[in-house]
Amino acid sequence: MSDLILTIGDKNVSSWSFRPWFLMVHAGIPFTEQNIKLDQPQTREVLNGKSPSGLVPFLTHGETQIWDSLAIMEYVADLYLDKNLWPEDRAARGVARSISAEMHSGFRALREVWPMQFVRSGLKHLSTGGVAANIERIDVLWTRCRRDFGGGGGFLFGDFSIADAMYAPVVSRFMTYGPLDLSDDSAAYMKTISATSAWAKWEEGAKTELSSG
Ligand SMILES: N[C@@H](CCC(=O)N[C@@H](CS)C(=O)NCC(=O)O)C(=O)O
Repeated sequence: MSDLILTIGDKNVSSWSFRPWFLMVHAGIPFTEQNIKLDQPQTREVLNGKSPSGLVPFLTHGETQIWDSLAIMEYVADLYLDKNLWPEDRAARGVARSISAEMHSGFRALREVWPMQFVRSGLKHLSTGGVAANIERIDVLWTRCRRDFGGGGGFLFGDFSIADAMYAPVVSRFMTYGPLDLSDDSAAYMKTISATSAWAKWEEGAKTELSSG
């Protein structure tokens, strides 16, 4: 059993949980998964009793608890330096951190109007209220990263990095509420992310959770 425990919410809807889970599964970092069912009468009490922030995801490593998806991924990157979870090149790493921070603190309209519904597709949704501008910005970011830094592989910075985990829930939203008119680079990037075995594993887990009520 691994000494890392990642506690997450429902796979169909918990976009913040998806980020570190996707990172750790894709990078082959062993951990024990714990699940807390959201939106239940007892959820608030359970979260307040277990999570430092009262939210998921959080990571438990011995006596240490780390919360917030980006901080968890930074902690894991520190633990597993050999996995190069940020790009090795300094400029690429700086840009990867920039777009990750932009995702973490921004794109509010997209998050609110197009909530993650991992197993759903073909949902029609409004693209007013800032959503269209968010989509346009993400398309520009993905396209630029792929063109400027993506030469060595199919991910934003070539090799897989934390930036990809940050944007994996966006790929899911775009698949659920799309199709969208994105650049060829962005469309290919979405295919790369959604073709990973980690993606398929999360999807299978989401379906199982939904069917078991
Ligand atoms: N900034 C936090 C946000 C975490 C967050 O909002 N988590 C949601 C689930 S996706 C949550 O725990 N909600 C509590 C609830 O539904 O009661 C992070 O990056 O981890």
